[in-house]
Formats: sequence, C-alpha cells, structure tokens
Amino acid sequence: MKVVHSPLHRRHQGGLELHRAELVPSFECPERADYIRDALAEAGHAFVEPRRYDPGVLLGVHEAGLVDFLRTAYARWQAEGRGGSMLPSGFPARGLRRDRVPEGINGAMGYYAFDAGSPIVEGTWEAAFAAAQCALTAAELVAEGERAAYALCRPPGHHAARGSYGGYCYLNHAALAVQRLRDRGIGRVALVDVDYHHGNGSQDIFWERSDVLFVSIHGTPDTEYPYFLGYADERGAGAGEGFTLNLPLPRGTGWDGYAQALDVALQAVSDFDAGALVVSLGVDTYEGDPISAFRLDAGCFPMIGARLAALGLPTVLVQEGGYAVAEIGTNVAGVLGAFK
Ligand code: OKP
Ligand code: ZN
Repeated sequence: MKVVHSPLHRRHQGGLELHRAELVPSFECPERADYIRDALAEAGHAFVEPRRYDPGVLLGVHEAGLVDFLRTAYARWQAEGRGGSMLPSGFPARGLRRDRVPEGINGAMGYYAFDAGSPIVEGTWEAAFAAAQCALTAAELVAEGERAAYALCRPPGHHAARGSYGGYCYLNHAALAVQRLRDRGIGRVALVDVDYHHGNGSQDIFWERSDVLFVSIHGTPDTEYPYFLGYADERGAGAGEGFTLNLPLPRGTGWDGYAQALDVALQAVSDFDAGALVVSLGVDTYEGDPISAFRLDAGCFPMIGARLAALGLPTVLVQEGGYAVAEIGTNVAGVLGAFK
C-alpha cells in the first residue's frame, strides 16, 4: 500500500523526558521511524511525500490557542535565553484556575501540557506538522479510492486533545485523518485505536459526536498511562453518547484476551455502519516493548491486520507508539501485509 512519510520527523530529536525522577533521552526517538521505513521498503510498499496544507486545517480538531502555542513555543523559550528541551513544571490541577492562559512561557506550557514527558525542541513543530500532513494525505488517498493507505507519522498523535498536548503527542494525526474523510463526504467514520495506551486525545476530540465512533483497546488506566481517562464507563456525551467504546485490559494480557477484545471492538465498528476506518496503529502491545505490558508476539500483528482488513472498509492506518525499536518495523509490516 502507499506509505506517506516525511523525513522532517527527524527535526523532533534530542528531547529529554522526566522518567522515574530522572531526565532521560526520550523513548520516542527518530530511529523508530527508520526501523519502520526500512521494514516497509523491504516488504515492497510504495513511499509518497505528504501534500502541503495550510496550518488552518488543524483547527478542524484543535483549539487555536494550542496550535499557536505549539507553533511559537520554542521561539519564545529562546527569546528568554534558553535552549535544550522545554518541559513544564506546574499544571492547573484541581483547585487551580484554568480559565486564563498565563502570559509567560513557563505558565503557558503548564496550561497546554498534561505531563512532563513530552519535550518541545527546536524542530518539534515542524516534525509534528509534517506528520499531520502525512495523515491528511493518507486520508485523501483513501477518499480518492485507495483501498488503504498508511501514514508513517512521528512523533505520535493520539494523546493530543482538542486543547492540550502530552504523551509524546502534539497534534492528533488520526483525528485529522478522520475529519478529512468526513469533509470529503464520508458520513460515518470509525476510529479504532490499538495502541497500548488509551487515546485520550482522540476520545476528547470526538466525545460529543455521533458521526465518529471511537473504540480503544488499551492497558487499564488503573495502572497504565495516561491514568486519568480510558475506563469502560466512558461512553460519550450529548449526541455522542454511545459512540465511545473503551476496552481496558490488565497488564500481562496475551493474545487470547486481546483477540476477544478486538472481536468486540470490530463488532461495534460493523454495527456502526461506517463508510471508512481510521486505525491508530501502535505496536507497543508487543511483548518486548520497554514501556508497556501486554504480551503479543510478532505472530499476532498479521492476525490483527487480517481482522482489521476483514471489515472491508476503506482504511487509513496512522502510526502511533511502539518503542522496542528493533522489532517495531516487523510488527508494522505484519499489520500492513494483511491489506492486499
Ligand atoms: C505514547 B503512545 C515515561 C512516562 C510515560 C508516556 C507514554 C506515552 C506513550 N517517562 N510516558 O501512546 O505510545
Ligand atoms: Zn502507546
């Protein structure tokens, strides 16, 4: 299938994250995309460059305040004489005001971020916007008649909400793909998130909408990141009530438990009568992943791909997580290989 990819992802590099009380190089590194690119080239997939879009397209799923913050943050940081990684150190948690954005860069960063693990470096905006354009392009290829297309996005996107960033995610690429398919006239779009972590950003963006079904299989927030969203009792609100489905699973889940949840997820997609499917494709469900705790082996990924493909829907796959760098390429290729 067509793989939409941009080398600009490399501009997001060298960031530090707060991990177990230490600043360490981010697990979300450029080599991730290199491994995937190499495995997909080896498997014979065709690479295309993203089309160019105006940043205004982001306002379909994000608040202008977040987009402006991300676009200008590093220049503001440098204007204060700083360099390296930007990480926030204070957040508007319970008991604090969140009705105004602080004027200074440190307060503004805490306002828009929801964790201290998502560094902004000099090239973060350029990389994230390039990834957004990859997802938009993949959606348009599918709207134009491709059976499936894959956006090799880096950094990932599914934790980025309408007005906040975190979890290594700045812009929500899968949500942009969904919105593009809607704007191209597809009435109902299903978004299936198979990343190990709950797609809190995607859930937030589509929470009150009945034209987008959001279904996520993930490690339970009882113990897993992002901790504060992704429970089974979250089902959407207003017109969107019943159009969010969360299937949290315990640490240590292997293929049997996973496959059962996948069947439930895909039955919900069938019942929704979607005109197209977007997949938030994280491969951090792999047993060797350094920050996750499911136990799927490499043989599971072609089976996941086969089940997704069996829906028979025009499908946009968008790369999310996956951190066992040597194996993520094989696992992504395993999923994509099922779409013939
Ligand atoms: C992004 B995606 C480690 C803390 C956890 C957040 C994990 C984000 C995963 N220092 N960091 O869903 O794969
Ligand atoms: Zn993840």
